[in-house]
Amino acid sequence: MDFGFTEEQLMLQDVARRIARERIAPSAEHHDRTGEFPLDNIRALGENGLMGIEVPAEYGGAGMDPVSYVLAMVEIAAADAAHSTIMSVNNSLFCNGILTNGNEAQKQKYVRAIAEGREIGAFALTEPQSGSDATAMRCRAVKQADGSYVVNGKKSWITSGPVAKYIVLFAMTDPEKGSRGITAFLIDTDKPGFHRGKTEPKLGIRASATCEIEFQDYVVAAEDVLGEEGQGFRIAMSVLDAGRIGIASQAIGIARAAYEATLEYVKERKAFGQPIGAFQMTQAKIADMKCKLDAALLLTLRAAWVKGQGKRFSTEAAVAKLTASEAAMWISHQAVQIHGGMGYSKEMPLERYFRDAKITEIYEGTSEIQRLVIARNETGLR
Ligand code: COS
Repeated sequence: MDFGFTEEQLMLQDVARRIARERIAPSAEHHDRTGEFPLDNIRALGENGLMGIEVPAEYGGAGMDPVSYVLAMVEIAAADAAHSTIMSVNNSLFCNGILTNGNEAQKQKYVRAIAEGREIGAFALTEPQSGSDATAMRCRAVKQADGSYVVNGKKSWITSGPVAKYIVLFAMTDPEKGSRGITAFLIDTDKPGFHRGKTEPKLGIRASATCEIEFQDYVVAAEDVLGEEGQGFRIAMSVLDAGRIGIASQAIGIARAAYEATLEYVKERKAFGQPIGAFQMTQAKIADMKCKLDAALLLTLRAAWVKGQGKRFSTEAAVAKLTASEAAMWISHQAVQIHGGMGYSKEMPLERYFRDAKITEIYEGTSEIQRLVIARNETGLR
């Protein structure tokens, strides 16, 4: 077993760290406060290969492995979680979904612009009345005589929805068949029949734009069906497996930022004549933070490694996301507590880490769904 990284992996981590420190961290407070979408920073990430890390160079990406993706995501998320949300959707949900299920023409047409950071991608599965229970979707795509489909329906909580050029959409093509009646489509948001609805005011990751979208008699050509008709649910679930490695990495980045800030603070802040880090109650918290952070990172790297071996990684991804998101929530909570009033103040980023961490327990499968996936896969019972 080798716990080291390759030279290429470390180089990509360095690139991500440099952009995170020089461009993203200085404006993180501004983006959180205003909710302004960081388009210039996203373009810069794309120009440096970070919007299509696992995308082969022939489609405009960096051609790196899933472990590199984890390392880069952690660096970006440590500077600002909202940037890493946009990055993870472009990488895992959009590019990865098309690379693993699309044909050559689809890869050329849809992946390149996103991987190079020229355009933004999105993934539309959730609806106002269906989140975890994805098969309960109502968005309908009806096949026409010429092989095209007409789509009608609403999707909600679409990350990057307000700015996306292309979207991977899941719609019901045969409601009688349940999960086997769902099909994936590639959507160009400039075409008629596509509408953007209300944007979501959010607790955290505020610079990641989120909105409802609606399709009214939107026509999808037969060549824009992703995979086969009826394979949409399987595509969505396997794409979410990859997405969960991204969200685990994001959680680790948030947790690391909260942990590092705390480590500094406990050495400087004095109470009762000594640094608060010398008190056993603080030391216990520091030790628990460190254990949770390391465990989350190792489990996430394991999931990425299994993915890189080309094996099924659903359980490993769920274990990583569950562990990392709960670690991020716990660590950012303790970081606020240790900082006391300063942790609660907007003068320091601790309260932002705390707010940002929460979403990692919710999107791309709640913690309850991760437990369900793990337990079903372990027991074979459902
Ligand atoms: N990879 C590939 N195929 C998968 C899969 C995966 N990870 N998970 C399920 N499938 C396949 C199954 O093999 C099954 O295929 P067959 O019909 O050929 O047998 C099919 O999908 C249905 O699977 P299952 O019966 O397990 O589906 P359920 O309706 O019971 O749903 C859960 C399973 C709840 C785990 C799933 O709906 C889920 O993960 N929901 C959360 C969705 C989510 O993350 N939403 C957030 C949206 S993005 S912010």
